[in-house]
Formats: sequence, structure tokens, C-alpha cells
Amino acid sequence: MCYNIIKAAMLPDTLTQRLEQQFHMVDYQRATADERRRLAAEAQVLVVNGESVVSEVFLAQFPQLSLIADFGVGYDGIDVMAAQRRGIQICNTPEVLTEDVADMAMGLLLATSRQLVGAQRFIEQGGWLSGGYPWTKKVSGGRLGILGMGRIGQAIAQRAAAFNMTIAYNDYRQLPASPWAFYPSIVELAAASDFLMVCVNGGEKTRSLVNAPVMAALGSEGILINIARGTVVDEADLIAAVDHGIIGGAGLDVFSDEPRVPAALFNRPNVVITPHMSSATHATRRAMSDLVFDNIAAFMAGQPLLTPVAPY
Ligand code: 8YV
Repeated sequence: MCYNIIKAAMLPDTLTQRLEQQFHMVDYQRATADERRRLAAEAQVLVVNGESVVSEVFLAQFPQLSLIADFGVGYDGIDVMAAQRRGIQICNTPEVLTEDVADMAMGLLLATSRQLVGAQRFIEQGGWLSGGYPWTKKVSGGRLGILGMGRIGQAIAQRAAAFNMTIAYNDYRQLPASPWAFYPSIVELAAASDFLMVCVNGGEKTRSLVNAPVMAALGSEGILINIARGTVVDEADLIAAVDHGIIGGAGLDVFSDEPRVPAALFNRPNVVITPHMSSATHATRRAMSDLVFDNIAAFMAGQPLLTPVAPY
């Protein structure tokens, strides 16, 4: 059987080449409207990434679709219910990126608290010639609140333990036998934290979970870090919070309208921003590529997926 694969998102070149060589894959974004109609009618596999929006209406263009392969762990952009109603399988790339995302989370926590980017600017702009950089916020021994204690949250907790941090968390449910304090209320978690780390899944259920009351509870010395999805933090509330000193600072790898980032977040000593790059190391992007390829190869061979997204 000839399986037609549609590439509907940016992928690493090596993965694209492997899929093109091994199977029959076409780039949907480069196709004309006529070509798209023809390709969509025949496509059995759709390759997307963590930022893709795959709505029920979009899926309706692909009557033969049997698999959505996601180059990313997050699938909040995919209408999973709609796909599952049609019997379309979904696979993603969990585990292989956990360490990188946790590393980046700690990097942002340190960079924001110790104002590493502001300090570099200070040297570059000649500030050091007139005196030292203002004192910054201590990380070791601080209280870390983790919003979303999944694989990535737990990898961050492991790292934070080496910084002698006290760890507490909020999640949909309390983890059995966990060493960390559970807070059913996000506001209460924020009030009990020096640093609030956002690691929860994106999507409608978590939209604007971190809003003005949470930031007020975190307080004027508190640092917010987001390596999850921009939608989880209310960006207007965040800008108001940094503007008015309601929180002490923010380290952000994700934004609500990527790749557009509000200019109000630029050039602040207490705000560190990066372009959604937590999993973007050579080693991890290779591992993610291999996992996408292996999932598609398993599907082609009629085998079970290696990392299926569990049915809702
Ligand atoms: C990637 C991500 O940036 O895994 C995710 O959910 O957001 C990131 O690892 C993305 O999927 C690649 O485009």
C-alpha cells in the first residue's frame, strides 16, 4: 500500500530527507491550492509539530487520514477528540526532551534571578566602568513552586533539589507517595513560593491559569518561569505585573502568539526571553527526529506506535 505523508510543519532537514527517501512525503505549505486538495484527499499521515494547530475543520480536509505524527511532546494544538472520533492515531515525542527542557528551566531560573542578560548588557554598555552591577536574588535554598508535576516538572524538581530548594507543586491531582508538598490552589502555591515554574500542558483547560491574582500572590520579589506554553500565562497580566513591580521578574521561553513577542517584555533587567528553544539541542532534536521516524515506520509496517498519545 502507498502511504502518503503530508509535512504540515517545520521539521529538521535530516528528518525531512529521511521521510522523503523512505516514504512518499510532500510539503503541504509549499503546495498550491489545487495540489493541496489532491494531496489532502490521499494523505494517510500528517506530520506536525508542538506549535501546530490541527483543528477538526483542518482535519476534515483529509478523509483518508490514519496517523498524526507530532514532532514535540505537547499536542495542545491538536483536536485529539476530533481525531479519535475518526479513529486517527496520534504519536508524540515524550521522554527524549525531558532533560533538555528541565535544563533550560533551571537556566532561565538562574539567568532571571541573577540577571545574567542584564549584567552582560551592563558590561557591553560600559556600565561596569562606573561601578558594579546591582545585587540580585539568591536561588539556592529558595522555595520553588512547580505548576504541573509531570515528567518535566519532576526532572526540574530533581535539579532544584541539588540547589537545596524546598519544592511544592500544584497539579490536577496529588501524586501518590511524593516527597513534595501539594497545594490544591495555584494562588496558595504562588504565595508559598519564591519562584513559580510553569510546566503544565497547554490547551483550553490551562489557558490563563497564571493570571493577576497568581502573580500578586507570587509577590514583588517572586520570579515566574514559563517553559510550557504561552497560553498558560495571561500575557497582559504578566506585562502589567512586571511594569508595576507586582512580581520580581520573569524568564520566558514561550509566548502566546509566537514568534511575535510583545515589545513590552524587551530590555528589562529582570525579564529573560528565549525563542521557544528548550528542546532545541542537537542531541535532542536528533532523538525527537528518530522517534517521529520510528513511529511512522511502525505505522507503515502495521505495528503498534512506539509513543502513542493515550485516548481521552
Ligand atoms: C518544540 C515543544 O519546540 O515538544 C514540544 O511540545 O513545544 C517543543 O519541543 C516543538 O514541538 C518543535 O517545533
